[in-house]
Amino acid sequence: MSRGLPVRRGAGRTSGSRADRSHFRRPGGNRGPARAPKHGQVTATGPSARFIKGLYGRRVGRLRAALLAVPVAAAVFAISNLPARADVFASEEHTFRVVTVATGLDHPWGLAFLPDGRLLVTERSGRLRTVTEGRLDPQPVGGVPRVRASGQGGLLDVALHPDFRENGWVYLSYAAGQWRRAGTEVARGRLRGNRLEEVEKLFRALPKSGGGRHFGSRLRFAPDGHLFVTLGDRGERHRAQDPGDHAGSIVRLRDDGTVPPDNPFVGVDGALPEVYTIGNRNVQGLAFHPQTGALFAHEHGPRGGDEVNVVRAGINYGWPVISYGREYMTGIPVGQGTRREGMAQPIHQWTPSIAPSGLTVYDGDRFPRWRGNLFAGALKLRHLARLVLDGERVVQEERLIEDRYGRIRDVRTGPDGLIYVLTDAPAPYGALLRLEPAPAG
Ligand SMILES: [Ca+2]
Repeated sequence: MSRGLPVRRGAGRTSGSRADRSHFRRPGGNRGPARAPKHGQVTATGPSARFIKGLYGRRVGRLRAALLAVPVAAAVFAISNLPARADVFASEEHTFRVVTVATGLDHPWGLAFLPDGRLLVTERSGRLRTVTEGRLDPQPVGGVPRVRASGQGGLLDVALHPDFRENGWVYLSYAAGQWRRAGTEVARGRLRGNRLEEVEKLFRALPKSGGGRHFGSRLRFAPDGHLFVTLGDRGERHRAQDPGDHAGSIVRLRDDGTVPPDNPFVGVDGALPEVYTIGNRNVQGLAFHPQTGALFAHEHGPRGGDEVNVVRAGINYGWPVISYGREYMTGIPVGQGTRREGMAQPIHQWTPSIAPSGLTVYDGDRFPRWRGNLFAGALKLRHLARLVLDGERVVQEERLIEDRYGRIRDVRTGPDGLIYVLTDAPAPYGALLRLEPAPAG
């Protein structure tokens, strides 16, 4: 696996005003939130600390500034996360601009491209939205199952059946259940007009449990029509090593939710037949390579040790026995080292954690030198990671749009060959962005 790979930061701006930065230095001026800057290059902590120093003068120390920044950060977050209309960025391989397709979303989580040109976007709070030619339909899609929107749970991913044109099936993953009895579920319904009909539940991650952490969950259809569903360990790490527990695994289903007979744990005593891999902490990115068919996943580490893995049947990815991460409180390494016989090594790891979410293997024709690259969103470190592959090795990494648009929740290759990104922000600031080629300037 690649470690210590130099990360290149190629997201320099080539155009766009910097004047808005002064907004944060002169908070006492006439500018209110109504005249918020258009750019989103400001992080919640850095600029709010500057904001506070502007408010209270130089005598405010770093610590006090940081403490004071907490409440102010929320207010600054609200305005600083407004994305740019069209910022242009230079990068190693392509110059591109970022266009805001739609705003007004509430923690958007996943998206799918309908054949009629509309987009479906999930909001974690439980609504499924449509975006038509850049306009967010105020009326959510009806018929969506009731979700448990709490902590990291809620309405998560959306995927279309490979034969969607014929059957209209839309698949959703979401957290469901009651207090102390919640878990990830998958349902599908046929999209008719602005409503899901014939909704049926296909999968429930068992056993259900309390807490609002680590639900996964991405949905991807394999080229052969099987549905892969990523899950999380629900914050109970030992569950990831138990093939008799769905938590901490990736599962593989047929399109109707039944178990494929060639799943690796079918017929194994004490194992659940849906399970395809074990030892996964919390997988929020999954993508097939369009040329090789390889399945890539990334997962959140604890403190450090976010991983990219190649997904294969019956493999144990090691969590929590082996990890490159550390305990949040003590900083002690998690588990029993980083390698063990019978447990797979990641092909790439991020320490410190970037908190990855969303994954695509770019295969469009608008950015020819990005073809075959992995793109992952970063929540915590707020960028789009571009990973260059040599077969199943990561040989180069570049950070794009770093600290410019806030937390990145999802990234997809559109049918138009452009790259679509969702930002993780509360309404009305959650945004759908699009990367488009721009002439180098
Ligand atoms: Ca691992």
